[in-house]
Amino acid sequence: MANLREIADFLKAGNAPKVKELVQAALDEGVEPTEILNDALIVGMSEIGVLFKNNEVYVPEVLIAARAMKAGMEIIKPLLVEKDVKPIGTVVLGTVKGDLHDIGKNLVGMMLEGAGFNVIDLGIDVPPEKFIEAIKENEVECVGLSALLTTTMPAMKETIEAFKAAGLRDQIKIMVGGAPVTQSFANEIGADGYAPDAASAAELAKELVS
Ligand code: B1M
Repeated sequence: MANLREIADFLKAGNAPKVKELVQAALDEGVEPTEILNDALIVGMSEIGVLFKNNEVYVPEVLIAARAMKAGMEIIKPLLVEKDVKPIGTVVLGTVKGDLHDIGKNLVGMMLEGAGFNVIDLGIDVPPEKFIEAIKENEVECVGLSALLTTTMPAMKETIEAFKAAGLRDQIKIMVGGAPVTQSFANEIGADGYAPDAASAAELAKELVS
């Protein structure tokens, strides 16, 4: 009998081979891919996100859990696409121009994927033009900007100004984050939201696109 709770627990423990094996076994038993996604993979990833937020687990555990999530996703993704299950929205994500830090941004991306978003990750040192290109080429609901340096925080403002100049500001929600970023800075630069950590970022993105 497929045990979705067991898949969520192995995901939280970061056991990718076991997640893969159990996801495949559940599919073989006829469990719907959406059920595996919502009731096993997303549950496990959300739970690790809460533990991370409460400092009960740390970055390595989250990265290993995220890898286990990816292993499970690899199996069901083609089936979800076949079934035409729509993601809850698309988020373009990147670390702003001049900034090379990506560990936190990657965690945010994984939590967003775990929450059911399609994530277009533009990587690090992303100039405003690259964000603009991605918004124009895709159906994007939300843009996530990450910065870890006080010296690159102004690039967040410049990026938002560039969206305005390109006439794109009103069609997207913008969330910002990264260690030196605060809610008041987010307000000051005209972002729609600020999240202090990866789990909150996924919650915020859901709110912003709902
Ligand atoms: Co750099 N670095 N670094 N660094 N680095 C910091 C950020 C620093 C605080 C270290 C220090 O001096 N104490 C300092 C910044 C000081 C400041 O500006 N106030 C600093 C500096 C100065 C530098 C260099 C300038 C050093 C130099 O060359 N002299 C240089 C700059 C390079 C550049 O970017 N142009 C530099 C380089 C590097 C490495 C390349 C060596 C490496 C980055 C590797 C990589 O990312 N692949 C590195 C690292 C690892 C760090 C520290 C040690 C760790 C950062 C990290 O990954 N934290 C960092 C010191 C520290 O933070 N203790 C430091 C773990 C990560 C999970 O947390 O990224 O905060 P964080 O992400 C969190 C939240 O912030 C939030 O969610 C994440 C998960 O909860 N979050 C978002 C992040 N993005 C979000 C987006 C959102 C929402 C939430 O919405 C879109």
